[in-house]
Amino acid sequence: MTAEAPRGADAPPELIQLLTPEGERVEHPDYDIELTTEEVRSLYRDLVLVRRIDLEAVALQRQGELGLWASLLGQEAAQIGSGRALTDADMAFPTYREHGVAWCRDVDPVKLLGMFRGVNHGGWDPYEHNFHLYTIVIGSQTLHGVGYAMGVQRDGAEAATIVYFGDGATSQGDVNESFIWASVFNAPVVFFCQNNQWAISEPLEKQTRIPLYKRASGFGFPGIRVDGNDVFACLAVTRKALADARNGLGPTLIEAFTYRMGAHTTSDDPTRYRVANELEAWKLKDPIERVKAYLFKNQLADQEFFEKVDAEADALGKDVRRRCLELPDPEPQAMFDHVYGGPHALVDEEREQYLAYLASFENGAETGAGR
Ligand SMILES: Cc1ncc(C[n+]2csc(CCOP(=O)(O)OP(=O)(O)O)c2C)c(N)n1
Ligand SMILES: [Mg+2]
Repeated sequence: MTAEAPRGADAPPELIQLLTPEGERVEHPDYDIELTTEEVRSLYRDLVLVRRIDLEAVALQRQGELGLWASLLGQEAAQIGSGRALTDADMAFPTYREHGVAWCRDVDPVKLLGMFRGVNHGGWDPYEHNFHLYTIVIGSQTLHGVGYAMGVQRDGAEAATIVYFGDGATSQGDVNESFIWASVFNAPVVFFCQNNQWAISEPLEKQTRIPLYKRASGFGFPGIRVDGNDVFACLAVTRKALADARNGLGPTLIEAFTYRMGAHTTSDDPTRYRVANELEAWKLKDPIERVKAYLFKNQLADQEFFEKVDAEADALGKDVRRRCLELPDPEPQAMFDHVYGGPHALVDEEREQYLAYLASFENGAETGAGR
């Protein structure tokens, strides 16, 4: 810390880590976890498969098949670790980047792609997967999640809710209000903040003068910082926070310290605002490489296993691509369907105008009705 550092910001924040970037296991008195070889292999497979889905989606967007895509590159461990900590009864509220959590909730990746292709409005039933629809309005899902958790609490059910959001979202009023409600009502909710260091082009320094996890204490609940590129640590820390929520101990803020290795979305060019060596430094902390190194070093998996996972990833990529391209285009007027819960005069008028405009092309004369 420099002499200009804000008061109180000089203590180095503790980062829960169970697996180093080199693939060495680290013990932790509070957050240790016993994983079988099968479980570690399975986590590795999840990480590789979701990265492959993401890569395919970026390629599809570049080829004009998706309108947009928000890549999860670099955040696989944060999402798989926390996602695999959930039980079936738990409920998750994602942002627009939680493709890894969607994978853990058994949401077909093609349904995610359908939304970014503009052919569905989310495409999955939130109750079927206990995975809410993607939320683009930054931070608003934290209020939805806390409200849901308070409902679960009033039902007397033993389930936890997890809400995902980013470092930039912590500056939103909604997020801070949701912290207050969760705290005051002791809601069974886990706030899972993926601090990927950037909010589009805004660096973390523009959001906070103290480590984000420390904000929780001001609201009256525990905050913890975990190595977001360590899938073991993310799993262990989230499991504990979810158990606390289910056991009536109230909310926890988890700050998963990670890095957005790709662009904010496919519409963004990060070379305009960040230096290349920052990315190079984070590549050394890659969430997949460290699990691979751990499996390899400890002879828990051989070359054949890694090749099999890669082949499965390639097959999955191809399958996702094929089914994405086969998604039927909706009828143009379908965009007016769910604007309101019931009929609405203005929407009806706009639909009529639009249909007349489309019909004008068939008649060979432009009526101008759509202008
Ligand atoms: C209320 C609101 N304001 C602004 C935006 C535009 N916007 C989209 S993503 C984003 C940055 C979010 O950053 P962060 O919370 O760190 O999440 P990340 O994208 O890094 O995962 C902004 C400002 C929005 N979608 N909603
Ligand atoms: Mg961010």
